[in-house]
Amino acid sequence: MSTKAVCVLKGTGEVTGTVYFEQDGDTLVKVTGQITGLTPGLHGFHVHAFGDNTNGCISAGPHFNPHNKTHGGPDDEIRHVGDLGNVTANSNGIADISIVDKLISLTGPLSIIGRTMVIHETVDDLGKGGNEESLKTGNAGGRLACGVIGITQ
Ligand SMILES: [Cu+2]
Ligand SMILES: [Zn+2]
Repeated sequence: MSTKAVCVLKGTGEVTGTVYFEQDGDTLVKVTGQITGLTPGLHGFHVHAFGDNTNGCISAGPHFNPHNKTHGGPDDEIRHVGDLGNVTANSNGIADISIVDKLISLTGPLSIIGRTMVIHETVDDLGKGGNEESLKTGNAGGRLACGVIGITQ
């Protein structure tokens, strides 16, 4: 059986997007979609812990981290479950997303349903920035847009 989820990203500026998630059984999660209104280049892209946008994207809390690890990149052994790395915006400010992740899930204890997807102002250094903040947030800067991940058909 396949589980599908969707997230509509919105913020206070012009950045918007739609992200789709799909998982067949216990296998990898496919993440696709598009974000527009970005500055060209890399932008940190994470699942944050809470599905709470009451005070904007800041209410989503820190990166989803049920294993209490430090921040990393999606291919690292040591990472937050929510660490999906960066997406790349082209010269028109459009990022086409195509990620396959081995850690996030749409079911069970690592489920990201009801949590928040955030797109950041700047590049995520994937925990290699050499300072304390790098091991928490990847120094990805402000939260441009976000949305709660919900089940879809
Ligand atoms: Cu983030
Ligand atoms: Zn992280």
